[in-house]
Amino acid sequence: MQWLDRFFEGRTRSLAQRTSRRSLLAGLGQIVTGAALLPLLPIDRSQRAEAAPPKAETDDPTACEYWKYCAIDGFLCSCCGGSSSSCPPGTQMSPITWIGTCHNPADGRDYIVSYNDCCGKTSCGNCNCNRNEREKPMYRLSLNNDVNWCMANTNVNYHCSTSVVLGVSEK
Ligand code: ABN
Repeated sequence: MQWLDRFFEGRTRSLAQRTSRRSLLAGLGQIVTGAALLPLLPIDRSQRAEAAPPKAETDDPTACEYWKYCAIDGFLCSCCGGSSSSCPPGTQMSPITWIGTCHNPADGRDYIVSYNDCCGKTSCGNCNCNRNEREKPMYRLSLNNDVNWCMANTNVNYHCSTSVVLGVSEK
């Protein structure tokens, strides 16, 4: 095995002659920093999201899968003392909102839905529901559901979200 020792000794010595301690440390530092930053790189998980099977629609307005909630983001008012389209007592409906379109599997039609928030009390905390069909990024504010629509109310505290049908979407 002496030849192996001699081989590695030779390689190590020649490397040491060609490399300064400072550049070796700099190289090691780059490797360590690169390895530490790897988990911070963005990862495309869209494939996984698309692969997840959609949960079955339901007639239950306290369930996130209810058809009218296809683009709601917040606590369902139907779990907070209100209904799917009305605010709980002691809260006020936001006059501004965002509008989406949901498909009703019961009659096969598309409906225009307004997602008004209910305001004036602290967050309800029940039945959090975040669905994003046809929602657009934040730079198109009126088509984004990740917004506190209580911002124009006297009391801007967000409590829960409703889903009010405005009409049928005609093709
Ligand atoms: N539209 C519901 C909501 C309220 C506050 C913050 C994000 C989303």
